[in-house]
Amino acid sequence: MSPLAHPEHDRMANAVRALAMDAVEKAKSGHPGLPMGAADIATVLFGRVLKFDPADPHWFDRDRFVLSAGHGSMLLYALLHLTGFPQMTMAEIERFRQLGSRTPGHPEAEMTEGVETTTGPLGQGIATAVGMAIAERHLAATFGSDLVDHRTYVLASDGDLMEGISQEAIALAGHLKLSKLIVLFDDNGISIDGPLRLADSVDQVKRFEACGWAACRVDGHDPAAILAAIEAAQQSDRPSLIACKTTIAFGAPTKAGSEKSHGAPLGPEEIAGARRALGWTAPPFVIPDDVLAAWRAAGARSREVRTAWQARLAARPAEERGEFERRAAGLVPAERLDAALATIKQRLAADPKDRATRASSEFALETLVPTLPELIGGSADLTGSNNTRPKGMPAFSPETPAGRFIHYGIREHGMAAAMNGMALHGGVVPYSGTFLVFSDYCRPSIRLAALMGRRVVHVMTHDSIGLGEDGPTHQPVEHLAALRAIPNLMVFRPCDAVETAECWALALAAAHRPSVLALSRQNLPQLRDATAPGNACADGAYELLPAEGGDAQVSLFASGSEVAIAAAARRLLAERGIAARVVSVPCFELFFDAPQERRQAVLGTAPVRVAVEAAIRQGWDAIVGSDAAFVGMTGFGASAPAPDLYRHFGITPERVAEIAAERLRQG
Ligand SMILES: Cc1ncc(C[n+]2csc(CCOP(=O)(O)OP(=O)(O)O)c2C)c(N)n1
Repeated sequence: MSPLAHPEHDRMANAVRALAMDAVEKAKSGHPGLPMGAADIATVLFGRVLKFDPADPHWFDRDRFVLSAGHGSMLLYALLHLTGFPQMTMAEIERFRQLGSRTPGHPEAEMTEGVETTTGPLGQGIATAVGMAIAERHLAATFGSDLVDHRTYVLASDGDLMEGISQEAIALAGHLKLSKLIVLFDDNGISIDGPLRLADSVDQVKRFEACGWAACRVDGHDPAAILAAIEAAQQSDRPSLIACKTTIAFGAPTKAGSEKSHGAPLGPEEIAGARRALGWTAPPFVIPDDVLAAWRAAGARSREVRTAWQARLAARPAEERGEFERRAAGLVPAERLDAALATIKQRLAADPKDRATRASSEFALETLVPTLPELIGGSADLTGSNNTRPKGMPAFSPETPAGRFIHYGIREHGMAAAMNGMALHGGVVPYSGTFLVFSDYCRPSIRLAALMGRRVVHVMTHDSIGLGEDGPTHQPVEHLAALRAIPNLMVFRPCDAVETAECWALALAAAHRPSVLALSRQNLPQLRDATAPGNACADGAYELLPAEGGDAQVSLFASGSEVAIAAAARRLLAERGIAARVVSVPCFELFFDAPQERRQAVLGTAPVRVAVEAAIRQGWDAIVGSDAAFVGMTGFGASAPAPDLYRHFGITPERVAEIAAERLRQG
């Protein structure tokens, strides 16, 4: 590869700059500084290096490009337009940041072909890219490098590298020796408040080196130097950082190098000055033919590589090819899931006993992991507590990339973002574990998974005061409510081993939704008959135990570990001659999605409703109504054995029965 002669490079890069400043100007909002400053880096990458084909944006073996600094979205949109992605017309560029356009303020993966992940919250992109690189490495080891052999490139800004999540990501990538991960750092020394020295004095090259990366510095406006650095990075046995010294808003006469260009339109005068300085004479939204031709040629560079790849795939034996294509498409066949669920239930029927739902989850995984080779498990250093590693599941490491269990270390946020990257990459379905209370440490990434509609499964154990002696720092109280507040996220809280298996099946079947499985540390009785077919959890809630001896006077609603408490309360009420039914509510979101008649039937007509959950009430009113009674938590937990805590906080069958009876008396 030889560097382009500068004049052609400059005109190509200036096309990016012009589109960025003109689109931001027209939208009257946006971020021109980064696209103008990073245009040279992007032109080398997209013009000379990146393996992609706009004619097939989803080609599996394409290089992935992550614009971690999502505020610089116009950089990406300009590149997609110039290289010829069919969706990214000039009309879309002109509709930057407008309702319904493919050019939203920050790149959104589900919105725009060529956008590999949604970015905007700084640090997420680089951490997501680590997951993409893990998926690539694993799939290359699984299917062979003639089918899977691509790199992951990231453009990261000062803000990305200041965010804490970047440290988790960098350390993990260095440890795993993800040599096909290359981060181009837009080292412009400017953030919103002004020069970086106001808030930061990290030597990023030293920092990355300390994490096991290859790292170097280049002039980010010298295309030959950028290309040489990328080529060197491609040869490295470690992930690489290329710190590219750039000037924000390169070309703008008074705002270049200043925070004034970061996040506001430059204004007509400044734009006119930039056009003069850059020698760009074309009017807004017009790309001269020669420049467009050069860009389109760049976009077509990898076409033959892609057709050769397709031929290699076609030459594979039918079964291998079918499996590769199934996994690449993210198809988890319903028959396979149904069969796995039936197997798990048979095993449970043969071995019914009290189990913590975290152990029930492991029990389910013992069948699911061999059945679904795309499952990649993990834990943030709580493997033995989360029960996410069934026996015999080999670890993923630089030496054993075909391994399927990732030791993420104590890096919950990095883990959750990496899981997003794996799901976005495709070919794998990630699940992993931590304590439910630390969902807070994962939350920004879980939110993005929900926004992007990606199947990631978070096993979150130790889901209430039931964890006992570790005390209130470890006892989630508001976390279920907080997670249920995230749109499109399914929060499962199964009550026993059968429900746990059913919830796993539902989580894996949902190709476009992330899930959290909130699981108990403490043992729970098996309440369900394991021989019953179907999936009772599919509607999110169902009548587990009917009223006996007449119409129900009381409906008891509960989730997870409190379902057994509700069941015991039902017996106590029966002793008092009060007919009560128990409704298990393993998943609010699926219940809200269920048809109206089914929801009505589940809610029933009993005059008294009581909900029981060892957490705050928030959210329950939408199911049981604000007039219902609630038995749960109103503040933080405490450090003590779990049975003592349940008694202390009054979450007992006796209290539930008493409250229900009292309500009934009051009429
Ligand atoms: C997690 C997060 N915090 C804050 C912001 C708001 N924000 C957007 S860009 C930015 C910093 C800009 O500095 P830099 O990353 O160097 O980008 P540049 O100025 O070079 O465009 C901030 C604080 C954000 N997008 N994400």
